[in-house]
Amino acid sequence: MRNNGKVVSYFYDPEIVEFRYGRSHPMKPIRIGMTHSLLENYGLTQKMNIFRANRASKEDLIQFHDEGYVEFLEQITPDLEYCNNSKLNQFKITGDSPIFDGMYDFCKISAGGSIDGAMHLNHGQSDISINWSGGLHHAKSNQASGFCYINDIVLGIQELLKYNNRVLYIDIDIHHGDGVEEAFKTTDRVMTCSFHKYGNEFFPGTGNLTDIGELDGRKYSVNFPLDDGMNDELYFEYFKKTIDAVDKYYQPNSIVLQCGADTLSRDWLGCFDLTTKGHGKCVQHIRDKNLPLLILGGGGYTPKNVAKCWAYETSLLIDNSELPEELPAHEFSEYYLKDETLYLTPIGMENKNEKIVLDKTFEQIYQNLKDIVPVPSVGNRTRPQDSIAMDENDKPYKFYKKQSNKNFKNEFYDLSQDRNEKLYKNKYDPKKFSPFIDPKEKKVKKEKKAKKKKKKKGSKKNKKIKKESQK
Ligand code: V1D
Ligand code: CA
Repeated sequence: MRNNGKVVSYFYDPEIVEFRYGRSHPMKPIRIGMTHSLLENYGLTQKMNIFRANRASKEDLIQFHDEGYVEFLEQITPDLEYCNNSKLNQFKITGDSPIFDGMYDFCKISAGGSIDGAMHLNHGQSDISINWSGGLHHAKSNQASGFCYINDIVLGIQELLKYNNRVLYIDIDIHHGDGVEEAFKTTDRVMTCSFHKYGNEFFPGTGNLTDIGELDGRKYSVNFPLDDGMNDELYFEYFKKTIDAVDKYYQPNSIVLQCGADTLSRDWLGCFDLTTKGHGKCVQHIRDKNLPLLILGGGGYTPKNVAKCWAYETSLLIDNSELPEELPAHEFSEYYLKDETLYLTPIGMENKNEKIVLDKTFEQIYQNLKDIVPVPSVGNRTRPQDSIAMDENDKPYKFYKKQSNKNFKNEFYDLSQDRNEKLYKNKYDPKKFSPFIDPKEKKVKKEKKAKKKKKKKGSKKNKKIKKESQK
């Protein structure tokens, strides 16, 4: 589907809404389902190619993560918690990042969407790929951190690097994108650029202006630390200046944008005062760079505002169009107030960011950018294999089967309702839902077919020989 010259691939797995970190945990996967429902009811799903992504395989995950860590994620369940204390501490699966039912499936869905999204860009199947279930920027190669277990962003960037010399990663979550920065801090093939609240021990505590990368990656990490109360006007001014300078000096071939919505006003964990329009303006600015673009989710802890923001941004990404203010009637309507509209207003909190400080920060970033080698070259190399086999039969697939939300009613208001009765009854069936066939299955099928053909050919040949000898 082409809208204003852009083809958009959107990755969504309806099972994502079934996962619960815990009843009092701020991360609510249901916000992805709420976003999806707004997209459907605003008519936006008609304007994109929709995919249920392949779940990432263990093989995919260990392209970045340690095998021992992935194996532990694969086998740990809440009932095994008490006999695995030392491993849980080693892998930091505690507190912020607890074990929950289906955690490994959740990770595979999130990572699969980002890898498939990157592959669509690599193969020219889309101009923009969207995975609102991704953007889990804190996960390290061998540790969970800040609600993130598997770093789908690093996996997506690694996939992009198979076809792109220089990938630009931009992070507008209120938290520092530490896991992605750390993964690529020694290479010039990825430039990471994070805007975030910094100071007063705000999580994760990294991302100072002076953190610029190391070795070959020195000056290829950009950090823009900010203070409380950031508003639309100032945020966009410095976002634009910084991104335009990065674009000018780095000249990326493709961009990954983490759209954490915890920078919005009234976020449970955030302290900025951005509106959906202000947040969206940054997304629009990146869209206008006209480069292959992977759009990912991230933080965002007031679910209805996250859904509004990401639905609005999906519309901007599709064809730059504004959506009607009035929310359409949809399955989550009751979570919104009666007269609530799509666009947020700022609360007008005190903006602690002084222009003089922001100017100094920008000046320092600009000086560093001016120093970088303009276009890092890549020597001759063999292109690594794609993660998941694709062929020309891989077509967009409309999987729609309306999901009932009755099990998630009042998810974030009713704290007495825990999530342990997970709906695993509707087991995932890739053949039923995915436009992609499992690559291993594909290979086995191909081999079987080839064997059969060979056998047939062999027996035909034998028959011919037999006949000829009988003559
Ligand atoms: F408020 C909570 C209630 C329950 C469980 C956790 C929290 C919570 C709030 N803020 N946890 C945090 C942050 N953790 C700390 C820890 C205290 N320790 C000493 C550290 O301040 C973690 C915030 C994670 C933010 C995640 C993210 O928004 O960046 C994100 N992006 O993509 C996915 C997640
Ligand atoms: Ca950030």
